[in-house]
Amino acid sequence: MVLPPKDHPRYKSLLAREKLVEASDVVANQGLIAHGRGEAFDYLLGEQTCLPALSAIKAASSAILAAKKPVISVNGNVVALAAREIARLSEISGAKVEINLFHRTPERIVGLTKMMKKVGIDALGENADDKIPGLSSERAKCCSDGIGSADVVLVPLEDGDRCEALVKMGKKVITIDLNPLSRTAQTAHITIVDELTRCLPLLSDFVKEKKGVDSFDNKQCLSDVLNYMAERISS
Ligand code: PTJ
Repeated sequence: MVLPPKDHPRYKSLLAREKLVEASDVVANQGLIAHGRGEAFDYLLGEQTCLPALSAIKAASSAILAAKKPVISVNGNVVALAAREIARLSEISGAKVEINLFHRTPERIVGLTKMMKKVGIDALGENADDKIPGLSSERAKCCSDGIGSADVVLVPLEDGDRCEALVKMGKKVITIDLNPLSRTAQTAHITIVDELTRCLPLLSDFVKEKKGVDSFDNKQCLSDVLNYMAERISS
């Protein structure tokens, strides 16, 4: 990996790009496009966690703390960028980690399983024995002791169809998505509009401290994020 100089003003952003390129055997090519879109929205947020995102993170903490069977669903981008942060959240919350891919290949599943193993997590995903109803493609494949039977699913960088299908299954869906206008953002019960590696440590801290919120309105939260972005643009 070619590390960017630490004093570069865009160090974190360049490092994230390097991580994704470095993991090109397990990150889908389409994942690079998804990342670029995320970067553009992060500019509008000023590359910081805004207050509405913080309230969504607290709501996510409450949901995870109240869950009987929480599961963290990870894809190529999530593992390449945040394997350690996912491992910490899994350890603190007791949530299982399942690899669930849009562009599923056996090679990618094996590679991503190894990457999670390196950070101490035995991820589910290889032996997918269950299906998410309503999805015709490979992305329907899931594990019965993971996503299949979960009551709360955290699905960062999710695709809109699968998010909708999980909601229809009756699961509480938490997503992390820098685009507040995406179908996923609009469909999930709790949408954290923040950068993955920036919000995961905050979420883990809240879960560890058993902190959350009593009530949360996702539509209001998304509207607050859009207003925040609009104010930044107009000022
Ligand atoms: O690994 P696979 O095969 O499961 O494929 C993963 C991708 C990401 C390619 C797939 O899920 C996909 O196509 O996703 P979308 O529909 O492009 O949605 C990804 C969303 O995540 C977009 O709305 C981006 O703005 C957002 N996003 C990208 N990078 C980040 C992000 N949100 C938070 N943090 C990021 N680092």
